[in-house]
Amino acid sequence: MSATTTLPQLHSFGHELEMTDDKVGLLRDSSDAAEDFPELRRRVAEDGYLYMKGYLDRDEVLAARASLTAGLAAAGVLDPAYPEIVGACKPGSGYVFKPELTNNNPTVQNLLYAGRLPEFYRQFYGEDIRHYDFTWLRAIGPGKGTNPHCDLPYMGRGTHRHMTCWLPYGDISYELGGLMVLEGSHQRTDLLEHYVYRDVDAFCENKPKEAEAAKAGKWAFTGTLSHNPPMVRNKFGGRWLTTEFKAGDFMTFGMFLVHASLDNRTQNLLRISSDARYQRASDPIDERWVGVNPPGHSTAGKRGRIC
Ligand SMILES: O=C(O)CCC(=O)C(=O)O
Ligand SMILES: [Fe+2]
Repeated sequence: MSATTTLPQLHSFGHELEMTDDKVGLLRDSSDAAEDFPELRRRVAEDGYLYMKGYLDRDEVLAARASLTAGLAAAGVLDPAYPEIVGACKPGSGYVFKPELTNNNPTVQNLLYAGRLPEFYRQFYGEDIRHYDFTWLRAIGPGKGTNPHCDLPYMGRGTHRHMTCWLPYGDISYELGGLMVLEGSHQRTDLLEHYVYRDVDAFCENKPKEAEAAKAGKWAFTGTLSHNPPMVRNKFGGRWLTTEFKAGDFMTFGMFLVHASLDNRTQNLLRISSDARYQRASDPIDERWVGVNPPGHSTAGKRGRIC
């Protein structure tokens, strides 16, 4: 059976995806090769990503979910008419970005940085690893998901060989909307070279308007590749690949793979996920994401140069 006969109409960033077999499809599950790291490395080179279905302990992931929904409740994001664990939001909650929920949160910290995941990366890289101290935590309410981008513009001041780990805290239906990746896009350096090496926190010191904006913490370049997922696909070729994720799954991919997410088309449910980064310990690291209170994209993270 073709993928499109099993897939409902999908939406991303307010656009309907074109649902023909050459434009949309399912992620390849690499859990069959979970112990075979040479094969996993080969698949990352070829596919640009690994989708590791059921690799993590589901109960541990759901315990982490409970800690996050408790944090979201305390932050006033949840609708008190529902049990916290449901993750039902108050109307109009939109795209909630709450990295602080992962700080001082041992269930999330242990899941991401102490158990099977760091061991996975250690074996994948074949040497000691380190991770960013900063964890991106997203609780996405009904509405648009994330627009198409590569991660490098946000984290390219150290190595370019690090990887993102995207992890859902709960099951994610097509309606709730998980991650999608653009097949083969990591190999389209011809189309990416003028986009992917730009740093979102760099600015031209000698352009007064840019310098002023940067010093006020604003972005001259947001890192977005496009606001139109079907159009990006038509330009790059390949298919938008996604799936219905389950608690216990994770996705990993490199800095050059174009990705986005499906829109959240539920009435009131939050899609909760995190993205974390892992790299070889011996590689240089982007200082914006290191330390107890990393500078990130704040004014402290801006870097001026003469253009
Ligand atoms: O969760 C999302 O919507 C976006 C995730 C993402 O961009 C990432 O993991 O790098
Ligand atoms: Fe990303």
